[in-house]
Amino acid sequence: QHRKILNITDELFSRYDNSESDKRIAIYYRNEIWTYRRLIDEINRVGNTLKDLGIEKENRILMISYDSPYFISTFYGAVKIGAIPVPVNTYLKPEEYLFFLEDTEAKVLVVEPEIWNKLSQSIKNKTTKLKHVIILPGMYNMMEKIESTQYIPQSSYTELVSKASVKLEAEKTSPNDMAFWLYTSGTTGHPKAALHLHKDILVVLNTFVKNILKITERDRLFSASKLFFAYGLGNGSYFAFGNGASVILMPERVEPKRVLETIHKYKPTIFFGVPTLYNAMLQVEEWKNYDLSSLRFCVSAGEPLPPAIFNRWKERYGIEIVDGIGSTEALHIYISNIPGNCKAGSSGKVVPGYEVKIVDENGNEVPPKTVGDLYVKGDSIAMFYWRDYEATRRNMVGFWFRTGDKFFRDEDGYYYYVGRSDDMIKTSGLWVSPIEVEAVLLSHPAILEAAVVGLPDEVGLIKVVAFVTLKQGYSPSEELANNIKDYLKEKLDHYKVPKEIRFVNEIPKTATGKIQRYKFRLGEVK
Ligand code: 3SK
Repeated sequence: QHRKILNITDELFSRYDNSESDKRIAIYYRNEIWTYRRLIDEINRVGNTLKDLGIEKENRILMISYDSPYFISTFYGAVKIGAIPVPVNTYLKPEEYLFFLEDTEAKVLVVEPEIWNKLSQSIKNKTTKLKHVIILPGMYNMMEKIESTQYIPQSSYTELVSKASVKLEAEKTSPNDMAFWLYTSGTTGHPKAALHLHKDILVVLNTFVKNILKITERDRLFSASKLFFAYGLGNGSYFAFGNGASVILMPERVEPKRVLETIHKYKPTIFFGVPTLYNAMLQVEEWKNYDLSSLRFCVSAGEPLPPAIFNRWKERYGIEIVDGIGSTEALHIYISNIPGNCKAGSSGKVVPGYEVKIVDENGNEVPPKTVGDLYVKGDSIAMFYWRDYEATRRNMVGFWFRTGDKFFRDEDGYYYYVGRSDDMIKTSGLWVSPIEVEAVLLSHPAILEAAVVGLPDEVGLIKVVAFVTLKQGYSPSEELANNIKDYLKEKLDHYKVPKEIRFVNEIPKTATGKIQRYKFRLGEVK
């Protein structure tokens, strides 16, 4: 019996490795245009460079990289030789990177120069398995001064990679060989690496991308969510490369005006964001200066999209935001709306190729309109969490993945998110979904962002409390708090109306835009 061979880089790139590859555009990056030819050559050079450094199959490569062609070449160069790229959040503190170095036992670190300058001292006396550090060209093409370290060999990406050959045969990996890891921070902090296989990308291409997005080679994709996040990795790389399309990469921090400028300048056909970003983009006063007419539609995930944001966006731009829900463990989206047929407030229907079920506390499926725990089944679900036996046993139940999200579905098969299982509030014996209350808060004219949690009152009973930030031109006052409460009373059942409205400067979120409600429960934000 022959062993099946699949290296996902062959699936993505070999069909474009031909005489046309000089003309087909893969990446728009600042003022550079990268053709498929240039990208494939760069991927091969990185693969050869890693091999020359002694990297073998399944060795981990920790990547701390902004969105750039070098992220793409490092990621797919490593995958091509059977090594395991592990991209992580670029906005962390040095100590947090130490955790990733220890947990992955990475042999090579590929890092942005400015991040390395902060990290190199912290690593100095620590035991890691690092053999080499590769410093990326950086946002300003090596304008940063690099601190040199004696204790570990370090090289510039540009010098090292430019010497390598552009000829590289892909490692003959199996569909079920590990391809890459992605850390999931969840909403409660502790990061766990979900192990993804070569076939997982192919599954997402054949399900969500083929059935919902229907990407063609004429598409140009722009994701504000970064490549280190499962959502951004698909949106900003393999969705396009699997279809001969192109991506726009923005290395800078996500700011609403910068995002509008990028859409105006590069004219994407599909834009990917998260609800808080759409909300912030809607607050930009000079929005009329930006032309968004190149967009076929927009996509949202990470948190449910409040109907108020969907409606305001549609009114302003005449285009839909296609809301869906996915997870790092499932690699991408498994419940989604359909472009042209979106239902505001719903996460949509099950993406063909996946199965979902909603169960009660005894594991029995619940009827429509009943809230329960959402499980999903599909071939892109991660094999397990690295070194987290208990979380693996708890969440990966046979072929099913326990998402940790509470959902209900209606009779027409539309799914509705009500909150993370650990964010649900029980007050006076009744369950309250923070998502439902937040959606109403967001429709109030003064409120910019909102987070709703359950906190104990003076006798220890749980009460609903809303934390809100205000739009420009509004300031906190008792009168405004009362006005907000009156507004909520008209729209919600009485037990769902927050007993208290607290004004804060910021709503804490994960790097991927999910509200960290636990920080309010722990009193970290008051
Ligand atoms: O959170 C989500 O909805 C999501 C979507 C796609 C890929 C990854 C994630 C976490």
